[in-house]
Amino acid sequence: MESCCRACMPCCGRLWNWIWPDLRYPRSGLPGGTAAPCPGGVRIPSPRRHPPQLYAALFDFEARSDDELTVREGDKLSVLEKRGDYVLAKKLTGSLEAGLIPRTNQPTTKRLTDQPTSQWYYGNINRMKAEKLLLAAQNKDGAFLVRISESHSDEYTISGEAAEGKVFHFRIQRSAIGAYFVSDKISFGTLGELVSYYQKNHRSLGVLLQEPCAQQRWERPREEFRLVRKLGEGHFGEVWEALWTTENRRVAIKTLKQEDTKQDEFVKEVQALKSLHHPKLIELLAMCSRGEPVYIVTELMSKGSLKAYLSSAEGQVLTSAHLIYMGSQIAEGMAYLEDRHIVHRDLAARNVLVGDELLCKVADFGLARIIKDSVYTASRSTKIPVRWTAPEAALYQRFSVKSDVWSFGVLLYEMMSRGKMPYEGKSNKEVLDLLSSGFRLPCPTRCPPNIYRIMLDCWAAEPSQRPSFHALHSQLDAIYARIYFKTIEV
Ligand code: ACK
Repeated sequence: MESCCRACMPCCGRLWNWIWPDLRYPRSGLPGGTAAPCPGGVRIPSPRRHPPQLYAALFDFEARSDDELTVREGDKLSVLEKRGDYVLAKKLTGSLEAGLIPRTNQPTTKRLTDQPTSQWYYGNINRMKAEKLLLAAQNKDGAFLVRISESHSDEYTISGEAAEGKVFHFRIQRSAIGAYFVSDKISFGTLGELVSYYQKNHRSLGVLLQEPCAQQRWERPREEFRLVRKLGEGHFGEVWEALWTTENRRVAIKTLKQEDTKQDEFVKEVQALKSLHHPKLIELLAMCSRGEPVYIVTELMSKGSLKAYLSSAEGQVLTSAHLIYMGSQIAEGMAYLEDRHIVHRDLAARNVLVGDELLCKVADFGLARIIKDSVYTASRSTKIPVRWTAPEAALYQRFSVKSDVWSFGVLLYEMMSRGKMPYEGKSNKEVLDLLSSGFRLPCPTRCPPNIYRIMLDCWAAEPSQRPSFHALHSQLDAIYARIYFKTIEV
C-alpha cells in the first residue's frame, strides 16, 4: 500500500481526501477507462532528490574563523545550503573541506551548468540509439558520446565503441555533494572535466575514449517520412503524425513554407536548436529543407498539447498536485533555455506537449529565430497572443527571458483553471488597458494561494522583479514535495 501510494495517487483516495478532496478520479474518468484502482491511474512520481548545485568561486576568499572556508578563484564548490548571508559550501576537489562563505552583493560564485554543448554530448537519447550512432561506418574504435541516463535523469552515461563492433556503457553517478564520478576513486566538478580526464587516462576506465561520435546526418530525404494523419494547424503550418520509415519510429512533422523562413539564417539557427537537449524540451530529430514544404521532425507526444489535454476528460479531473508537478517540469525546461539566453516568445499551454504519466515538454522554442520577423509579426497582428505576452513585449516588442516568465504565469493560470481562457470576454485592447491600470488575473477556483502568489510574482510590472525560471522550478518542486510527503504521512 505504501509503495502504491508513492507511485499512484488516485488509488489512495482515503489518505488523499484528508487534504485534497478532489484527488480521486471518477471511476469512468480513469485514463484507459479502467475501473481498477491502481493500474489505470495517472501516475506522478515521488518528488526528485535534487543533486546539489555546483558553482565555481569567482574570486579568492580568506576564512576569518573556523566556520568559514578559504576558497581560491576557480575552485569548484557544491553549495549544500543557504544560511542567511552565507552559504555552506564544500570543495569538490583537493582538500574537500566544507565551511561558510559570504553571499555579498556581488556574486562570489557562479553556477556551473551541467549540460555542456560539447560535440560528444547527445542529451536525451536511449541506449539503442546510442549504439546505432556509435556503430555507424564513419566512427572508429574509441568513438564516444555522453547521454542522459535512462533510469536516473540527473545522471549520465558514457557510451563508446570498443573493438570488434562492441559498445560499452558506463554510468556517470553523482555523489551526495553533486560531483560526477564513474569510479569512486576520483570525482569531478563538471562532465567536461570527467571526459577529458578519461580521454587522457584510458587505463583507469579500461577502454579508449578518442573522438566524439560522428553526428547523425541531420538533413534527411523527404522519402524517409510517410505522413500518417494530420494532428492540426500550428502557428506557421500543419502538424502531422508520421512514420520515419528508416528508423521505424513514429514522429511529429511540422511543415513550414520556404518563403516564411529566414533563408540565410535558417541552417545556422536550426543547427543551434539541434544542439539543445533537455528531457523537458521537445527533441528536434531531423529536417527536410530541400523542396517544399520544409519539414521539421520532432519526437511525438502521445497526448498532444497541454491546452487540449486540460480540456479533455482526463485533464478536467487533474488535482492541484498533478498540475503543480506538470508546472514544475515546464519551469525546468524553460530554465534550461534561460541558461542559454534563448527566448521562447510564445510560451502558453498550446505550446507545451504532454506524454504518458503527465510528462510535459516545451515545444516550439526558438521558432521565432527561424521564422521571418515579418511573418512572425504579420500573423501575430491577427492572432497576437496578447493574453500571454508581457506588456513591454506586446507594446514595444521587448521580448526577453523575463517576458517568457510573464507568459509562464499565464500558463500557470491556464493550468490551475483547467484550461480557462485568460481574461475571458475581454478584447486584446481591454486586456492591455487593464494591465496598465494594475489589474491582474484573479486566483482560479481551487488554486492553492502559494501558487497564485507565484503567478503574481511572474506578473510584476518591472521585468527585473520577476523570478528566474530556476527559482520558479525550485519553488514549484518544493511545493509539490510538501504536498506529496505531507499526504504520505497522513
Ligand atoms: O492538441 P493537439 O492534438 O497537439 O493539436 C496540436 C496540433 O498538433 C497543432 O499544433 C499537435 N502537435 C504538435 N506537435 C506535436 C507533437 N510533437 N506530438 C504530438 N502532437 C503534436 C498539437
